[in-house]
Amino acid sequence: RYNKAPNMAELIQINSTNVEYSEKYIESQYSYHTSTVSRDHDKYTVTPCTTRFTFRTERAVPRLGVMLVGWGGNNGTTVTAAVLANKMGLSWRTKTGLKKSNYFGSLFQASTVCLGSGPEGEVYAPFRDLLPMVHPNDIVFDGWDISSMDLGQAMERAKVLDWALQEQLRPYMAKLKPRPSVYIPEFIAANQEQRADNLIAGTKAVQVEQIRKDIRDFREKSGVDKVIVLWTANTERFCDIIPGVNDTANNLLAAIESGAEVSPSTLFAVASIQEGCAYINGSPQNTFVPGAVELAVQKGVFIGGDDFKSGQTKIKSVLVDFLVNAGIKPTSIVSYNHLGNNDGMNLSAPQQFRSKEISKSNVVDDMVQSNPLLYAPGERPDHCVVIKYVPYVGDSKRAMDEYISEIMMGGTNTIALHNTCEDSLLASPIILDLVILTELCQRISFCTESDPVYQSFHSVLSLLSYLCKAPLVPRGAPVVNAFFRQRACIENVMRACLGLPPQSHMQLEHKMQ
Ligand code: NAI
Ligand code: DG6
Repeated sequence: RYNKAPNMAELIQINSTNVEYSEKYIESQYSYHTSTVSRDHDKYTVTPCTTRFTFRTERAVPRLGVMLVGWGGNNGTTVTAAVLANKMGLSWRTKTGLKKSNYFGSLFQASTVCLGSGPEGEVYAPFRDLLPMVHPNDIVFDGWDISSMDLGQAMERAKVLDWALQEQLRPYMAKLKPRPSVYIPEFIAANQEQRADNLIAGTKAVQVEQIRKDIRDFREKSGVDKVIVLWTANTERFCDIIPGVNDTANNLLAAIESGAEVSPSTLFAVASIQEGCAYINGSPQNTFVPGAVELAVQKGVFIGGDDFKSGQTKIKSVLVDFLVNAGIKPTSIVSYNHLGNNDGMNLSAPQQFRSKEISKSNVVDDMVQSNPLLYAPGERPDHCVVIKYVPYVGDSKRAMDEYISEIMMGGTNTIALHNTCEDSLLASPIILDLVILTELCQRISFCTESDPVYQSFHSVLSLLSYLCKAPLVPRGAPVVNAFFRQRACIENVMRACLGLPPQSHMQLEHKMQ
């Protein structure tokens, strides 16, 4: 009775001597063009460079299992319910008419890429068809929660989906029960305590061992080929980076053995990495302490994060990019929002709010720093982030933003925005894109003329930046927050895997006599 996802592996075929399709791989030859720049005061010398890459993408799409930490929360229940509803092709009536399941908000499932032009003009194809990717309908979910509620009840507690849809989904959702989890009270708000009735007992070492067993148990019982673990549990407070405790992989493992301070999200990261499973952090806290990053690099496992970029911050990464690149100088950005879900209640505690404030605040840095014509060294716009908990509005977050910018000759330009929508319905498609992109990256490898040994992307998977408020990047790599640069990066890397040049938008063919 399920709508099995169509096999979309090869809907786009490349007709080029640069691309070869073998039984196992799509192999492309790709010239990567960059420039090195030297600068002498106001003079720049730019030297173009070209590196020849070979990209290999495994064609076989595995059966993907996703384990969510915080499965019984608003995001966890909503994404699980949405996938089930899509799989079953459910529709439901509301006072405004018949609604049908869809994946709106997903980069891969609901947006398109331009492939070039044909007899009738530009041809757009679904992003998901560029390379063989997992379809969300085929994802198998499992997970952990400190709350024992089954997903049927938890979906009702979340108050996100229409009742008529919940009624259809409940028999399926009620069969899904979160596994017990790690609860260390000082990391999340005290107001979460009453939820915590589903816990893994024992020392930190025992807890990590149990999480590892859970991952293996899920893999065996579900028959999935691969597991990715994603944190969508409560925002934790930041933890201190302490030499000897979490600064190296060995110290972090020793800290887990000795019972020193390690956050639950880092315990999950360590367990996942040790099981060879990619781990994604959808919340703002510093799960990826240096020891966790080093462990991931040592084991060659992908990690990514931090904090889903779903609403207000997504707009910010578009608007500030637009303003600064239009030569307009944002000088004050004030972002206020209130929400009434459990996330909002947790964030009403100062330390958890602080984690979110940090992650929401750094998003304009790269754009500001890119324009010394507008900003003196070290100068930044005033940037204030306020979050308030207002139970009545539930998951329907209200975000208000004011951007004040300096325009020509002493003028000012004020833009005020108001945005209302269900937070979890913005986050759910992002969760799907995160795991689908991570899985795809696990099947891509590449080499260069000078280094012919195939390698995969760096363990810190910065390609996920588009989906994250505070992108995690390899040490020394630039952090890109600008929305369209992030999107272009994903599209152009995928085009490279098909031997296609980056999307240049030059359209020279339409600019000739
Ligand atoms: P929620 O509060 O509804 O769900 C979190 C779930 O995590 C709860 O069911 C809770 O019982 C569980 N939990 C807490 N500690 C746990 C632990 N140690 N192990 C297992 N489960 C644990 O929150 P929601 O709305 O689902 O958001 C989840 C996270 O995603 C939050 O950190 C939020 O800040 C973050 N986020 C949400 C966005 C959105 O648009 N909804 C966007 C960006 C980030
Ligand atoms: C209040 O801001 C709650 C948060 O969890 C946000 O809703 C979430 O981080 C989304 O933030 P943004 O800035 O992408 O809308």
